[in-house]
Amino acid sequence: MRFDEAYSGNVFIGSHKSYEESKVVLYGMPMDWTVSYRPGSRFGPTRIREVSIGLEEYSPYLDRELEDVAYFDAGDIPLPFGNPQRSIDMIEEYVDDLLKDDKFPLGMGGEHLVSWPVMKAMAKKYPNLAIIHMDAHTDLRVEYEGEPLSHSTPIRKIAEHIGPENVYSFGIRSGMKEEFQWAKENGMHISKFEVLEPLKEILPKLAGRPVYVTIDIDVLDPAHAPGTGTVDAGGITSKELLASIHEIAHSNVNVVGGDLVEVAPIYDNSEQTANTASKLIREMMLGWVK
Ligand SMILES: [Mn+2]
Repeated sequence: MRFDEAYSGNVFIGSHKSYEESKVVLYGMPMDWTVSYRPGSRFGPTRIREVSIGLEEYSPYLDRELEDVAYFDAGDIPLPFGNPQRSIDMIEEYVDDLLKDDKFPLGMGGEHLVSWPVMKAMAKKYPNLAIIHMDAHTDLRVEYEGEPLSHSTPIRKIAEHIGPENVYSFGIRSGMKEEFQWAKENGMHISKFEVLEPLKEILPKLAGRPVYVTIDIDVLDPAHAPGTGTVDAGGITSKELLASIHEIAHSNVNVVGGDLVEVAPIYDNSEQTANTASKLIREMMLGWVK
């Protein structure tokens, strides 16, 4: 896989450095072939980049600017439409290559299933990996309508892969009774409804450990992020999500990668979801990469 090919689309604001000089590689995974409800997240990465032009490069929260982080927007992985297995294999190989080059992978979805091959690749490089997962949904299903490759299954897959005790979910307010039961019986942490306060309790327990953070934009209330496939009322505010990203930034965990998924621009009438997502990406990058 080559990362230095000329990419002709828009890039995220402030991406001026080459692949070689960069620590962070921002990349898109434009896949929405397995969603259970409304499709459209394949267009998320492109729109997040386009609206990022409206951002400041400086973060008053972190007193850092994008120029302080060596990063490269590599564009989107050219995933094959309608073929989840091949898409997953391509994503895993792509992230394997990034990690071989000692990069910090920062991914943009796409549906949440794209996080499964990323987390799998991360676990190969970091055997002691823990996952922080923010979402409205448990994503702990074994299958959906008989299909194990579904955007409702990635957290179950990584939990079975690295051990449920290494996976921490926050903001969860939707899922089957069986999913919550499975988590409870298998020692997996789920914080229902809230993110910031429970995160403050968990982070000290993860001190020093490599952590991958996967954020589904639908952890936000639909009032803050209507532009997503599976909206669910009762979510957190964008202010709380930003504070949670900063809480992780100021903790002693070793963040080794992250992603933001499920932004679907066609439901995003005033574009607040894409605009919010681009700010979240900026703060993830400025906060988590030292
Ligand atoms: Mn979700």
